Amino acid sequence: MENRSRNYGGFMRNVIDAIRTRKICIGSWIQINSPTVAEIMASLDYDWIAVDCEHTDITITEFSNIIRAMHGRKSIPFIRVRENDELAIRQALDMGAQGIIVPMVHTADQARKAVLAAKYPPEGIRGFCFSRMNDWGVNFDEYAQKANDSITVVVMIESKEAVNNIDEILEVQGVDGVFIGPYDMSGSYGCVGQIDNDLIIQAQKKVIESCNRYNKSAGIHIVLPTEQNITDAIEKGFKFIALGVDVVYLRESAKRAIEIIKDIK
Ligand code: 3PY
Ligand code: MG
Repeated sequence: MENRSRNYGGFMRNVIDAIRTRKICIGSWIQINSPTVAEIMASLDYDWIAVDCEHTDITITEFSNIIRAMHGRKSIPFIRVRENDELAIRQALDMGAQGIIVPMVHTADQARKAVLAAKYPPEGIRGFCFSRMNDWGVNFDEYAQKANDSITVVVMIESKEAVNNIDEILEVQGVDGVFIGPYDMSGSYGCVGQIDNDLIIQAQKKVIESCNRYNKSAGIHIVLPTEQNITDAIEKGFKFIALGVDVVYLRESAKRAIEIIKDIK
């Protein structure tokens, strides 16, 4: 996909439209607190890259610099906000996130809270101001007009409660898609770390079936990607898929090199 934006507020519609029309849309995940890593990750062919501010030490200031490093490269910047919090979402969007992934959404009310925080009035309660996304005021009007329709809101389904409430969550206007966190889900179902446990597979199936009925994208994070689990996810009907995490990619390739040497010595 050709994704370059004209300015910070120049939304890269093809990714947003892909999510809304349930086309396959592949991203990846950043946990390393480094603009250099972000430059590398965003220069590959991932449609989107999420910066994880929930399970890392990446602050909003550091996120801001990571986003600067991604600007003009191939992938659009998403953020997994640290929590479902009005200010966390507002700052993430003002600093340059084109999509938010909101963790731990278990109910329709919590999904509504996330959408409200992400939308300008009258649809929501996001505050207006000069920010990077409107080029510090230069494109204020244009950005204010386009933002509500152009920012992707994805909520994470990572508990038994959320799976039970999936239909109500998908009914919330402004939720563009849902994204399964398999590890938290395994914790919630009492089979910690067993992401292939039948309980988790059945829960995922329920989420996909509901997404099919509500015409919304079902997503999943494949934390340890293999040819087999990527193929399986696509066959099951997942559309919005995150492949891997920078920390895993780094460890795996560093490990592979040292293992080659061990074999030669
Ligand atoms: C989970 O597996 O719970 C996640 O949040 C992965 O991103
Ligand atoms: Mg999680």
